[in-house]
Amino acid sequence: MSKPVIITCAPTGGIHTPTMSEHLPITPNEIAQASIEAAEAGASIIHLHARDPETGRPDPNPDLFMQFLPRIKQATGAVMNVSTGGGLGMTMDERLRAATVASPEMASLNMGSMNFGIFPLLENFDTWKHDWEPKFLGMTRDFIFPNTFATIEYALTELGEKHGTKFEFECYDLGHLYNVKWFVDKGMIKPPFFIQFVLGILGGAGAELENLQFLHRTADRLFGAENYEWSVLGAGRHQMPMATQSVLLGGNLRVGLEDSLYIERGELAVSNAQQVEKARRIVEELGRRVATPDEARERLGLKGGDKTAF
Ligand code: KMH
Ligand code: ZN
Repeated sequence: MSKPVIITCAPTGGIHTPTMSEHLPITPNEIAQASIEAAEAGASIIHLHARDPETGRPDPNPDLFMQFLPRIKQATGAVMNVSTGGGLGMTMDERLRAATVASPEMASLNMGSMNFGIFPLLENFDTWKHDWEPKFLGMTRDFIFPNTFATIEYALTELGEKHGTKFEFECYDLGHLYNVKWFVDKGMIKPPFFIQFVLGILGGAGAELENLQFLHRTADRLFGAENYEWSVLGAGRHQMPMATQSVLLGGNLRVGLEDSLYIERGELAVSNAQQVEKARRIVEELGRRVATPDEARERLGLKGGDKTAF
């Protein structure tokens, strides 16, 4: 019997911009509301970024995170996962700040430096709500998303060792799995750990079933299937197809407006919960069930919601 499916929802992220969808949560209030609804719909983990409430620009300020983290915690049992990917162009210090202040059960950790091209989104719009949006997207033509061994080690020590925070290891390509393996061999990553395969980002592996199967097989070989949990996020139009493939292969899934603004081809999602509900229907139609937050905690070896700083 396959295990229950851990659904992660990433409600806002740092890639999409306000012009692209009026449903993208921006203010702490909107992010809290969207997260609570997503948890009620079946998400056991909420992956969080913050934005400047005026402009919608990704913002690393811990004060913003502290406006929504306690509210979500109070209203749901969900696991809070604070992004250390932040927004493209932030320093590593900025990216780690909110998680260091909040001491969450989970934080994301991107497992390799890479091209991260979101400039093709420029072609979809002629006018923008804010000046920063086209500049932000355009700069990714000549941008490397830095995640060096030194910065990964720093996050593993500062957050992992000192705060007991566990990670969503975001792996966009084969080499990233070998980077995880290097830290496993050093004893700095210990089972059970959580791998998020990120497919369909320009700069990483494409969102194709063969890639997912190969990455999954490689991870099983490197780590041993019993030592880790895995999940998939497909970017943009690949979101639900990749989620479905993961359910079929026995894995977990991530949805949310961070990864795709759509619910169907050409139809914007009106909320994060709408995507979670759809994912849940897929899970249940395919004969599995959705994991509760406590089941996720147990399988991922998390420290517990009572041990955070919010
Ligand atoms: N936006 C996703 C492609 C992070 O927050 O650490 C990757 C992500 C990065 O979730
Ligand atoms: Zn993220």
